Amino acid sequence: MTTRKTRVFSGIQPSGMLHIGNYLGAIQQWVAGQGQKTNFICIVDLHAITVPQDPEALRRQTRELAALLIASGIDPQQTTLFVQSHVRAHAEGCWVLNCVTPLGWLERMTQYKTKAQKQESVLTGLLDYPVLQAADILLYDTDEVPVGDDQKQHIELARDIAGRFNHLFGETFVVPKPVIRESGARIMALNDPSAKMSKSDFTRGHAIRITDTPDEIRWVVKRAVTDPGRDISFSADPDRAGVNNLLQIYELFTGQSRAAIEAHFAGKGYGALKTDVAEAVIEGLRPIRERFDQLITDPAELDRLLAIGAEHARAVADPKIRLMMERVGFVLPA
Ligand code: ATP
Ligand code: LTN
Repeated sequence: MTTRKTRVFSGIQPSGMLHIGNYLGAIQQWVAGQGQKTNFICIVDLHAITVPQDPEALRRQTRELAALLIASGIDPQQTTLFVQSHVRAHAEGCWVLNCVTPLGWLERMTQYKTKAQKQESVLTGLLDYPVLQAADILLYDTDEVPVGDDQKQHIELARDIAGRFNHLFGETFVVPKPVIRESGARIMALNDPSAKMSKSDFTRGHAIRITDTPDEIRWVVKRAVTDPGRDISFSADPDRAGVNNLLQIYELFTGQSRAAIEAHFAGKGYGALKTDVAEAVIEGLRPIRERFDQLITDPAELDRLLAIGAEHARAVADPKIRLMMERVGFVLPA
């Protein structure tokens, strides 16, 4: 029996410059899994327009994201890297899945509730967001979906939708599993360790963007909120979330063990912690920034790579959307 390589699919929105939470929570995992598994990484522009976007900014951010992903180690030879709107099956699959998804399942989604609160007028697409995400995942017979902790509920929903479709129309989809790493799954805001670091929060001091200059990184880390204690150790105590967050960032950028890190900081103060964290981040991001600066100067080359990615993606997604259409009773185009 030939065993199929594990299929991995993940998506990321071109909604602004990436921060170290995206890098540590998601991208690092995607890079690590390349080669042994069949990887699909999708730049989800259809998802981005579920909240208002400036058209020119969206186009620029889509290419910037492609450049940043490649600069971070996503190798277009090993990973199918593509733009969601280039593969029609995503929108079509979303429509078909909409028609097996009860509204109540969507109204329960916490990301929808949080994002809806921030909008003056909530668009239909925002409620439908997780169904489009389910289409993304299910079109590729995905086994594993590596994401940050905030996406867990959406992957559970994709599992439920797959199960329901399979039940109604016969075995059609692989039921996917979320893969969430233990450390880095939830990098917190530096100015507020009780909130997730987020692309769409532009307050200075909230996040470290992958393209920030060394001076900016030092500025942000120096002002990071810690706590009144003195102890520098990993901890799940919410009152010590600030220090724990800095330690996790240090851990993931240096690759050192937690014991070695705690020994390194024993007897030192928060000032020393912040200096070392800032330098570890600067060094970790330096090669990424340098490659990004090069790649972004050649948009035609980026577009060429994305066109190849889209072609590979279509080769998998197109037969699947045909199968879905056949299963629900459409007459397939001859
Ligand atoms: P937005 O603020 O626009 O919703 P975001 O920062 O949440 O954006 P996404 O594009 O939604 O970023 O997420 C890309 C990937 O990064 C997802 O896998 C998500 O789980 C992960 N991710 C996002 N924020 C964090 C974080 N603070 N810590 C760890 N992983 C994160
Ligand atoms: N909703 C995700 C992005 C996303 C995604 C996907 C992740 C869209 N489609 C499919 C995994 C699999 C987010 O906001 N991070």
